[in-house]
Amino acid sequence: MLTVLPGLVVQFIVTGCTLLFTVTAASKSKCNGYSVYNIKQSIFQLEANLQLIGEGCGIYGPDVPRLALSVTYETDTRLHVIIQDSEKERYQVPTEVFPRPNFAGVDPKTSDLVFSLTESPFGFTVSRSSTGEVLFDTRGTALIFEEQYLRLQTWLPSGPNIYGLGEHFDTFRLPTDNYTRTLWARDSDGVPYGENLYGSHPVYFEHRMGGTHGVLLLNSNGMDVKIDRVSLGRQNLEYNIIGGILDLYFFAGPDPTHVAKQYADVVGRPAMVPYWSLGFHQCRFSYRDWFEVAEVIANYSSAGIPLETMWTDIDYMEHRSVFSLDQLRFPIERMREIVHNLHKANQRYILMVDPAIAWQDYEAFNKGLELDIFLRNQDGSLHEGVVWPGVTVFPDWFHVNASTYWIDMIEKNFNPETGIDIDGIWIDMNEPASMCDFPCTDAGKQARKLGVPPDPPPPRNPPRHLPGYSNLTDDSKPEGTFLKENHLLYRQNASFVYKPKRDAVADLPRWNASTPHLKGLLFPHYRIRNGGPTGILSDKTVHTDVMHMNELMEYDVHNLYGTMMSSITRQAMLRRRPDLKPFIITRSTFAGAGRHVGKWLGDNAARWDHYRSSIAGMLNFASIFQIPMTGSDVCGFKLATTDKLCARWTTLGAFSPFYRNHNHDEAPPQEFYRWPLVTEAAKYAISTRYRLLDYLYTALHQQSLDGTPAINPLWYIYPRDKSTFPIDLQFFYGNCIMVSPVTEENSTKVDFYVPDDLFYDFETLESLRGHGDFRTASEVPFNRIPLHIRGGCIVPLRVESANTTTELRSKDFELLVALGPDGTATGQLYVDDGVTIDGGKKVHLNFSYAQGNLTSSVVGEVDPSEAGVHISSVRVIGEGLGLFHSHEL
Ligand code: MIG
Repeated sequence: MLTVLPGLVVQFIVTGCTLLFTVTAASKSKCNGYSVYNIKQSIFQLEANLQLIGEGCGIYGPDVPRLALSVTYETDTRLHVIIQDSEKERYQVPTEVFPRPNFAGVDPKTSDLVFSLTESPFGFTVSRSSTGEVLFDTRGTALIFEEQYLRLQTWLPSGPNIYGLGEHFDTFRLPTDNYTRTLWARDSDGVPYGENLYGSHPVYFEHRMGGTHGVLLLNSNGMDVKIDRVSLGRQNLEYNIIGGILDLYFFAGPDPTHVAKQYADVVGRPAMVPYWSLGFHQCRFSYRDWFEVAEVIANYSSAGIPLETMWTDIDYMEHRSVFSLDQLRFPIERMREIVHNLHKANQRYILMVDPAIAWQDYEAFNKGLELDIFLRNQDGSLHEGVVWPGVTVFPDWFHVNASTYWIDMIEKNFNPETGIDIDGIWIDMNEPASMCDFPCTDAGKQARKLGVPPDPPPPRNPPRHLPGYSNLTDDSKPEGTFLKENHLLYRQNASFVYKPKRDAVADLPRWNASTPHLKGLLFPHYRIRNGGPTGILSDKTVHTDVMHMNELMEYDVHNLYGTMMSSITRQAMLRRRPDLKPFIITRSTFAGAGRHVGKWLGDNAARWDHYRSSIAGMLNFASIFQIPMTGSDVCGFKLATTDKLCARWTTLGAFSPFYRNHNHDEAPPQEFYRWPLVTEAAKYAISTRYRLLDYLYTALHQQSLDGTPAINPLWYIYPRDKSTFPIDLQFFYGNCIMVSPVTEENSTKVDFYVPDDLFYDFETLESLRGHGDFRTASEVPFNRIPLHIRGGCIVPLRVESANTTTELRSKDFELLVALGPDGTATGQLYVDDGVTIDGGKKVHLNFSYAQGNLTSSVVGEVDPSEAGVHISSVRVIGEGLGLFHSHEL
């Protein structure tokens, strides 16, 4: 057992002073941590109790006097450490949201990780057994475990390479000097740098020359993770958490791909997406009527730019109430006509749904009330927010009837017979977001002040006939299960918000002298660095003193809201089309959300720095958080884009798994066909993407099986090359194609890093021998993006692109064999039917090339040709040889 060095103790006291300068000296010195007693060991587990030393420190409230420690060697590469109250009554992430992994347990002697304990004061280390290197080290710092504040810190090597701890929009490798990562789901408009954003992923990967490891803190409470060089320049990482328990998983790696897989074993592997969802998507907030939607689809077609999926934002709803339809601007017949025409052309349609339900006399509200699934205040009244339709209420996903309600609403509204037959669904505002400023005592007043619902635009007189649409002047009668007649039109006067009489208590402040117990939930003493004008936890969201079913407090489960909505929405989509892979894109996520949904990166802007940061954003979700179906709003959501920025983003976005152009209602439209330059960029980018679509599908399939990332930062492929560690303006698409976009505003030049390896230019096939140095690509046109194939890869490509992914699937393949420095290459191709849950007829091919011979082995039940795989040509490229061998099969 290790003892604490006196030097470290001194250091802690100094640290304590700088971090807690508002606390009196007397209470500081009482933070002596815990001592260990009653240690019990079994084959793969250690259990012990911790006893508070002295009276405790009481920095942010009373200390928990006795704790329980358990350490489990779950697998050879995974160690699980739990520190909780000895009664085990405190909140922890519910297993229904985050199922814990099964394990058999292993003998610590065979484990790659070693846990060692310091008894008094309690501290521990986790080391790598093969090298003895200490990976996590809490020694010499007092554990603080109070009712509403937990603090645990680890020492780190100086200048550590730390990644993760999202959601954030900062550099992929995190800053390590006076840096705070706050986790608290928030509608973070404009994705500000340095702030907490929509989702919470309390995991980090740390990379060292001796290996990579990962640490997941399974805790859903608000927290600040501080990474800093504290006194004497010593580097640390410190968790400051306002509730829950310390539930830590350590992943041994030792290489980054292994850490990713080990993390996936715990949070779950990502859901496989349908093949078509990898096609190009067009969206915009403020398509004003069905005609504009139909027109955009037609414009794409006449511009000759492949459009796979059309989207419609909240505009289709009647006064923006979820589960309603604006019968004037988006009449049901016209919507069905759009869907029908899209489907006929092998295209798809997606609509948005928000969680907040309008406080209106309509089915979505009445049904929810009947099933009593809306969140309520402690006084029994409905908990109100303000969202697009005005005053709203919020489903409690923990309620026993919530999934029935939601599945029902989705089934009805998106049923081909009674509603709109969507192919995928987009869920937004699920942090959950509200526009109501805390304390939101009069939601109606705030709604009126904000002018929600806004006045709708007048419907347009269709200016031209669209092929495939029926008589445009026909005034058809609304039908379907949408809003009742008297709600079919927008109110002319937006200052009136319909609000039926409530039976519950009138507007009460949420807490007052008679409800002191609620105050701590609203204003915990430790204030995490929540963004926004006030930093108040409950500002513009459901209040933290609201109770969910099972007596779970919003204070604890806030960060899970988006993920619960995701899993229930997935169930709903499965109910509609039981055999088909659902396609769902969400905004808010918690660890493990990838099992249910994909995620777009939120409300960025048409700015060059946001274009650049979109790469780090994608890398976070794809290579760390296990949500590979991800991408940014291409060309930028807010602000007016330019043809040059949009063209660059169009080519970059083609190399993110989720590829969608989306923009804001106040920004000018930015469909790809609006500028000649962007049209050119889109044609090139989509055709390149489509030729590689099965390569991407294969990579995503692999990730869905075992967590191997489908998108990789350079250091995942070259973990011993220090120069790669900070790089986040280049990445690997799959693990074979290095993407090196031009990143400077209006420039045609990029200096890109080339690792010590052999590469080939994707277009010219010329070889490029890297020496771990930067090269310059000059004169890169705005409609092109530098791509290099890594030597040693066999890349399957469709011989040509197509207008839709359906058509693409009928094309032959060619194999591009890019030899590595040793003259060999390997690759894979996975093909299935692209839509059904189990993939139908599927085949997995492994290719390898050595000494002039290409071999392939087939894993799968069917012959490759039965699964639609026809390889009609092979091209072999080698160093200095260029294309030296090509033949038709
Ligand atoms: O308060 O539905 O991030 O993509 O266009 C804004 C309208 C609500 C936020 C989403 C954005 C979407 C917008 N939504």
